[in-house]
Amino acid sequence: MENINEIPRDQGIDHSLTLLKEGYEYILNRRKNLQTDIFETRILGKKAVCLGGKEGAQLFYDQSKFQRQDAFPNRVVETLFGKNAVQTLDGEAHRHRKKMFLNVMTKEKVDNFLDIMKIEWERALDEWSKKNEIVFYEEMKTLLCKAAFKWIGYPLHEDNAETFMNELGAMFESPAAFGPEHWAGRNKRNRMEKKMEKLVEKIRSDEVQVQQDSIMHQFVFYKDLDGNLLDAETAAVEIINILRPVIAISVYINFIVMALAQYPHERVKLKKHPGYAPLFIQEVRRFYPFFPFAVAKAKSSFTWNGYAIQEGTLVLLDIYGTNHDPNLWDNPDEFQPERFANWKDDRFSLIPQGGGNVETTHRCPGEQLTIETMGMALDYLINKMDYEVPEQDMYITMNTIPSIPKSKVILKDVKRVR
Ligand code: HEM
Ligand code: MYR
Repeated sequence: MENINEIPRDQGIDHSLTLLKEGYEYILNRRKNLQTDIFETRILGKKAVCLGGKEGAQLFYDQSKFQRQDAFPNRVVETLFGKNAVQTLDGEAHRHRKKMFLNVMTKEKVDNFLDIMKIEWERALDEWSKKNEIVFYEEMKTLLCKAAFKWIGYPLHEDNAETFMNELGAMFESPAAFGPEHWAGRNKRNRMEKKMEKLVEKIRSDEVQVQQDSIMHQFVFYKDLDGNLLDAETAAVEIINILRPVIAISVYINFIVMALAQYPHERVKLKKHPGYAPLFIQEVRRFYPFFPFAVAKAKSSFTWNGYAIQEGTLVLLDIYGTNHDPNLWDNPDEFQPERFANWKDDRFSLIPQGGGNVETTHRCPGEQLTIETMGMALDYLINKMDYEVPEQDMYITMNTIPSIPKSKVILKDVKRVR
């Protein structure tokens, strides 16, 4: 019989405050101190097991062992995901709903998004050239918001872009916030869901027409496993589930500007060798903190590497810490795109957008679109525009989730390179 070991424990009553204080580094700090890829803690009054590293990720994405139903804190559902979203489903219902997303992530549709983005970048560059300085993060969110609505086949009226951008942005800016900022996030989700729900109903009753082959049409008329249309609220939640994360790519585009400012020699390499850009993008996704951890719940009791995990235990997968795991990455805290030159993807070591098989696990369906959108942003920032980065507080702190720099990235004297 296998020996059962006690899971190492982060001593103390409740670690919600420490989690807030250490933010992205909370799990990795404990994994290093306790020298383990598994430890137990208490968060928000509940026992939770934290996992990290390649083997930890492999376990976490074993769909036979974990469920997402009832796993997420309410504050995350009420802001980031929405009720009955694909993130909260399990088993066959999950795989079926996941197809709705994967069906629209074809090469053709991703290329179409990039074509739309190019037009938006060109327009924005003209506007920015007329201004002394811009708040790049806000500009990028608006640009991505307009492109996202066009992409799904429901172009926004120019006057509405700002409001929609604000509501969708708050959904990923507010899940870990406290007080008024968090509550504003909930209100903004409610408002956006209501508008989207009405729109779904109008499209279904033909009061509003969208193209048959549009993403909007595919989502509005998608049938669940039982052959029924999704209820209008759930359809709205899932349409938001494709719009919101597109706007969240602005956070990664911030990181590109930050990396170029912090590591000026990278700019030289990018200019010289076009083949270097994909390595740079992967390193930005690995290096900078965005999604801190993924969450699931043990479906039944089992043992792993001699540790007993009880049914119903909340499990956190250390996303940031696995991307910075010294067993997987040499000098993990150094920004070195070259590490990706001969890198072999094993689906569980580089996990900024989740791990495992995208069709069967909860891994992000938007990874390719994210990477290509970042690639286009990098090309603009390196080859198509000149700009100054004035003195500003562009640092990110490890305990602000998500990590948006205080200054929101101010750029000065933006000009088109001819
Ligand atoms: C899931 C990160 C962009 C749509 C996820 C997960 C992460 C993630 C960590 C969950 C993994 C898990 O729970 O195990 C990100 C980051 C992005 C991004 C950092 C950068 C902005 C996108 C884009 C889209 C998208 C552009 C769609 C256009 C989704 C959806 C899920 C998901 C629908 C839920 C999948 C499921 O539950 O099966 N993403 N993502 N994401 N992402 Fe993304
Ligand atoms: C998306 O909008 O789906 C993509 C990026 C969201 C990043 C949000 C970062 C904050 C998450 C906090 C807690 C997550 C616990 C599951």
